[in-house]
Amino acid sequence: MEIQLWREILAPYTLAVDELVVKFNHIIEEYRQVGAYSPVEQVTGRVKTISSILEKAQKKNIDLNDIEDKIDDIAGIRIICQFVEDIYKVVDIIRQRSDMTIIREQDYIDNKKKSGYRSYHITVYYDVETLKGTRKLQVEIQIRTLAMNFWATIEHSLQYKYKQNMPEHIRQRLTSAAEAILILDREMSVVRDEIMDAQNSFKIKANIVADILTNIQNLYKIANKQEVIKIQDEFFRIYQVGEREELEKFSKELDLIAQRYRAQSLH
Ligand code: 0O2
Repeated sequence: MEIQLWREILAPYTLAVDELVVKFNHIIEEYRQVGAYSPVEQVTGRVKTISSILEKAQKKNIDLNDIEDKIDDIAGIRIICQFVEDIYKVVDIIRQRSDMTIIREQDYIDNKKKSGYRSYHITVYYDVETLKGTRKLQVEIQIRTLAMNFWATIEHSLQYKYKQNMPEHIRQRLTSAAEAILILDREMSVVRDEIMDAQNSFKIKANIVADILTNIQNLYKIANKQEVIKIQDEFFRIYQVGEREELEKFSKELDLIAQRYRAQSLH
């Protein structure tokens, strides 16, 4: 097939990947805006390379005219979560969306592959708009933890290096590494609540500090400079102590001061 024809075939898949990466990143943003923990940690996407499509077609005996039907991961999205529990939350989010229709789900977490590979795969139909009209494309979404991703990335590189001839001692190492990853994910799940509390508290504190800094910045425009410098010094003192409650109290007081100045500037 001519390279130009491949470009035409793959262009809508690039659009699908770009759109979906934006949409999943927006989910992270929505959680952040309400100060909540996001089950999605990171999102990446890729369109399969021509050589990888050809390799898969050859391996699975797929006619080149059928690749779009029979290769369901030409467009691939990878969603990385911190904890195994988050994976199932993301699955629920995807199930509820109206802009993608689930064709197939493969739970390689409950049923890990012989290689030790763990991940949750969802294949969806996703519509993109092109100059030639709407195209309904298959997209594979892989959902896995940071730890699963670490293992899969290393194993994938080794598979690529050795093709079908991976030395037995490396295969064994990978199998025991997969076991270690399983244990790591389980241990992390046990301390999940603690970790989430710590992360939430960090985010809340960061939001309070951002509010205080915005208020101080605005006060410089309307208030007495000496007073603002005093407020700023007080903020640095409280910030160094590092107590969240103190920062909250200070932020509320600052809100009142800012309101007072705004009211004065209106008169
Ligand atoms: P790439 O380079 O990631 O695009 P199958 O069910 O095995 O007959 P298929 O279509 O390969 O057929 O489906 P599957 O098993 O759901 O695999 C799809 C993708 O999952 C793979 O794409 C990999 O990305 C990932 N994957 C599946 N098994 C493994 C594994 O054992 N190790 C690693 N590291 N990744 C795996 P591709 O096309 O293999 O490659």
